[in-house]
Parts: sequence; structure tokens; C-alpha cells
Amino acid sequence: VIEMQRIGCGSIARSDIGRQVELHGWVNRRRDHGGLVFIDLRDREGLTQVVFDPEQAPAFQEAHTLRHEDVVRVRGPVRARPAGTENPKLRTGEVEVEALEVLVLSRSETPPFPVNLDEDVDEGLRLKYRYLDLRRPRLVRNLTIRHKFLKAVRDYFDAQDFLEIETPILIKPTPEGARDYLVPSRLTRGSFYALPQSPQILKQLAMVSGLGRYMQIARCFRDEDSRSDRQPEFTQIDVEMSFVEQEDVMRVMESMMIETFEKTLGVTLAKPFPRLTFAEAMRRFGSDKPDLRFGLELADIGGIFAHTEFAVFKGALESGGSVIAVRWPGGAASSRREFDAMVERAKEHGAKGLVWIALAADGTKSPMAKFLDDDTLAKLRAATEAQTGDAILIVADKTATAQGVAGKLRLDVADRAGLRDAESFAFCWVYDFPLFELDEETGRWTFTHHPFTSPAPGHEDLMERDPGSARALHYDMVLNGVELGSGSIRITTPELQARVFHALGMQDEEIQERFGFLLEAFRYGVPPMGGMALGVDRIVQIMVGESSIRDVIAFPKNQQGRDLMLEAPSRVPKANLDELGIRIVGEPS
Ligand code: AMO
Ligand code: AMP
Repeated sequence: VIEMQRIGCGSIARSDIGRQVELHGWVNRRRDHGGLVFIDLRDREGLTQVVFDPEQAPAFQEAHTLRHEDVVRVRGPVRARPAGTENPKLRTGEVEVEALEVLVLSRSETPPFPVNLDEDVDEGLRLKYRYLDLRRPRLVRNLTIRHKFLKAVRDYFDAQDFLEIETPILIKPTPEGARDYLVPSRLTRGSFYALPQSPQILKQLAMVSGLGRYMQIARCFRDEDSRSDRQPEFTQIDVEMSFVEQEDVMRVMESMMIETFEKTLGVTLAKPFPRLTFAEAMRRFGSDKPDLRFGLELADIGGIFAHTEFAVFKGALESGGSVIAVRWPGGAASSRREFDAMVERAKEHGAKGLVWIALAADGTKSPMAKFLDDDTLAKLRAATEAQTGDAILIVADKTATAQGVAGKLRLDVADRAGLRDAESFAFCWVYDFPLFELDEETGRWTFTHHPFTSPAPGHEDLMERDPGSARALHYDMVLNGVELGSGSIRITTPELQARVFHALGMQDEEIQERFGFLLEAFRYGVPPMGGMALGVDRIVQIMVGESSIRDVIAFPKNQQGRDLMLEAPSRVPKANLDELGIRIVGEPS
């Protein structure tokens, strides 16, 4: 009689030797060898070697029919592998199961790509057959870490008296700077729900309710172009708290990351996270999401060239711009072609051009060599910390442009020098953001974060007088050069909220129609509040070191926003459209 033990294929160990077990799984591999048949049986946890001996005739015969990805049940005793046949690479490599009985539960056709090899497969194929892709250990590991992380997140907030509250998916447009996904209403023809770009407004209303501390692992929807770190639908750790200041929110979120990294990865993060104002981040790193895994700080070298005759720098400085330099470690060894490529790169980043200076052992080379005397070179070395063997890259432009381009070149040279190590985690906070930024397309002021963000104390009047210089109680958490999340202290008076809407160019009628309910809520007793949302997909992506956000999502959409497995979006029958009062105009795409 067999003692039924349900043990996963990945967890059988020496201590199980002698036990009768029952395993369920997929045939990962079959080998016929020395009169025996071996299969590696696979489930979510891992692999176990199963041996079929001719003496167990029925099982042995069935074993010969097994093919990759067949689903089977095997029963038999666990035993030690014969000396010399252990596999140290497998967790179960010291043992095997002797099959006394095998039952085929389902046969598999040849899969469209090998599931049992860790080789590169076309992503379109992987997404079309995602259920097969998810059999591969790498993705199983990613989903497992994601699960553990979210469990740790919930435990952290639970211990701090937060309530997880589910907010609706069918709502009204919530501005977060993207396009809305709209859902037509059947009962109110001609009207539409919007899917939440975030639960922002609802969590604020929950604070008006007095719920005090809210969190949600919230699904958000934004109709924007997919990228390697973006999906049309994604998950936030969404948080809001009453009676708090910026400092309180930052402390709660920082401790959360420290605890969850420890619990999920066993990694102890350095604390406190460094903090930079927006202006400092731009000045030192040319980015509001600085990668602090390495130095290479930008140098403002305008002073060194105050009296230069080099027209490019002279022109930029005279018109109030800046000349910004960044060191390229080891760059002096680059060929002329590599420097030309770097100039092209700078132009892609938005520069008009790029000056490079190669500090080679056999002399300095640069397109502006004739403007570089020994004194100037010494000052440049000091400002950029460049040594012989390095190169210096220089951009002259309007200050913000020069900083931004130099900041992107900083990442390029760090990539080339291998300084962006996927195993290290460099967190920081960026705060004191501008309240508004100029929308390049429309030339109008738009919000940097969202329109519910409070101006910094004393900056309210700047909203009308000098919108570009008003700053906000807005903070971002950054990891390895990626914005993980944003938050802010919120506006809680109807007057101030209306002034922000006005500053963004909205008329009273539009404000009333879009946000009347919010302004009304602010009239019934509203606590000071602040919060934040972190992108789960991006956090897990960095935790596991994947280059695409899609590899940490079970069923992601491709770059065109399509689900290739479900074939969504898809056409719907005309009758459905008629019910909704919708007619497709022109040719469907
Ligand atoms: P924000 O719009 O900055 O803030 O979003 C917060 C974080 O969500 C993640 N994220 C995304 N992840 C994947 N794909 C996307 N398309 C995508 N868009 C955003 C990012 C981002 O930092 N309501 C405010 C938060 C608040 O003020 O409390 C908000 O949504 O990691
Ligand atoms: P030009 O005078 O346009 O021939 O440029 C002379 C050198 O300066 C070339 O090497 C250009 O790539 C470089 N250059 C041009 N514009 C800029 C700029 N805005 N910042 C830095 N270098 C520039």
C-alpha cells in the first residue's frame, strides 16, 4: 500500500529517502539510458528525476511513450542516486524517485518553442503562448518574488493600521497626465466611464471620510505608448494618510521599502535614503531621477570659459546658458568614430553639438584643442575629476537643456564603463519639485505631478505671478535611475484648488463639471493629507534584474498594447455597438 505524500517536484530531499511519494508534473526531459528510462518531472517548484526500471514492466512500457510536456502522475519510493550520478546543480540532485506506477493525465503536442531550455525565444511567440512561457523557471521566480514582495507590503501596512480599501474601476477621468481608457455606458447612452489612471481622487475622498490611513495594491490604466518600463495597465502600491506632513509620508514609505527588501530578497538597504532637491539633482546629475550607483557628477565649467573665444561656449554663456561637463572614465582610448558616435548621441538627447576632450597619455586631443591651454586643462581636470586616460564631454546650451543632455550622457558613459551594476540598489529621494512645467507642444503650463498637489508654503502667489518658479510639496522615490513613485501633500481648501485649476487654464464651468464633487467635499471638514504611489512592476523588475517590465507581469501586453494570447483588443459584434449607440467611422485599423 502506498502512503500518499503530496510533495512538489522541487522539494524532495535526502530526508525523504525511503518514503513513498506521489508526484504530479510535466515531463521536462526523457532519456533512455543503460536499459533504464529517466524523466525529469517538473512543476512550479522544480525538477525531480524519476527512474523507470524494466522490472516494473507496465510503468516501464508507459515511460517509453512519454514526450515533453505530457502531464503525469508518478508513485514510488524516494531513493539516493547511485554514487557518481548526483547532480549538484539541482536542489533535488541527490535523490530520485523509482516509478512503481505512472499515469498519463494529459498528452502534449510539440510546443511551439522549447520550454525546458533557457534560450532566447521571440517575444511575440512567448506572449502568444504565455501559459507555456510561464512554465519556465525564470518567470516562475519573478512571479514568486512579486508575490513575496506584495505580501510583505501588505503586512507592513497592516502592522501600521492602514486599511486596504478597494476603489472602483469604472470611474470618471482622473488626471495623471496620460490619456484615459473610456468605457461606454449602455444605460446612459452617449456617456462614458473612465478607467482610473490612479485612485488619486478616491483616496483623497477616503481621507475626507475620516478613514485616516489607506493603502491599496491598485490596478491603474493609462492609454500611453508602452515602453520597456511602461504598460497600459500596471499596479501601484497606493497610499494616503491624514494629518501628516511630507516628512511623515517619506518616513513611512522609506521604512516600507527597507522592510520589504529585507523580507523579499534578504537585502539590507542603507538608510536613510539620500535626499536631493530637484534643483540639486538637476545640477549634480542632470536628472530628476538620478542614478546614484556611481559618481560622475556633472561640472558647471562656465567659469573656466568666461573669457573664451570659442564661439559655441561664448554664445551659450552670453545668452545666459551654461557649459556643462561630464567625465567619461577610460574614454581617452576611444576611436574617432566612437567620439563621433557620442556626438550623435548627444544630438539625439537634444544637444546642438558636443565637444569632447581626450586626455590621452600621448597628449590631449579635441576639436577645440586650440582653445585649451595648460591652465584651462588643469582647471577642467579639477572640475570633472578627470585623469589621464579619461575623456571629458561638454555641452553648451540653455541651462536646463545642457544639464539634461549631460545627465543622459552620464548614463551612456556609465553603461560603457560597466558602472550600472544590476545587483546594487541605490535609493534616493528627490523633493522640492516645480509645481508646474511648460508643455512643449501647447506652450501652456501643466502640472508636474497632478493638480491636487499643494504648492510649497509661501509659493501660492507665484502660481499667478511667476508659475515657473512656484515649487510644490511633491517628492519622488528613485532607485537606480528609475522613478519608482511620486507623492505629495494635497490641497485641501476649495479656494486654493480652484486657483490651481485656473492657473492650468481651466474655466469655472469645466472645473465644476470635472471636479465639482471634490470641491464640494472640501466644504464638509477635510483633514490635511498626503500620500504616494509606487510602481510595483518597476520595483520587482529592478529586484529581479530584468530589462523589461513585461517579464515580471504574468500576462502583459506587448509594445502596441495588445494581448497576443487573448488577441485583445478585438472587434465586437455590431449588435453590441448598436446597444451602446456606437458607430465606427472610417476604416477600422
Ligand atoms: P504617478 O503618476 O507618478 O503618481 O505614478 C506613480 C508610479 O506608478 C508607476 N507608473 C507606471 N508603471 C508602469 N507602467 C506605467 N504606464 C506607469 N505609470 C506610472 C511609476 C510611477 O512612479 N496618484 C499619484 C500618486 C500620489 O500622488 O499619491 C500617481 O499616480 O512607478
Ligand atoms: P561648430 O562651430 O558648429 O562647427 O562646432 C564646433 C564644435 O563644437 C563641434 O565639435 C561641435 O560638435 C561642437 N558644438 C556645437 N554646438 C555645441 C554645443 N551647443 N555644445 C557643445 N558643443 C557644441
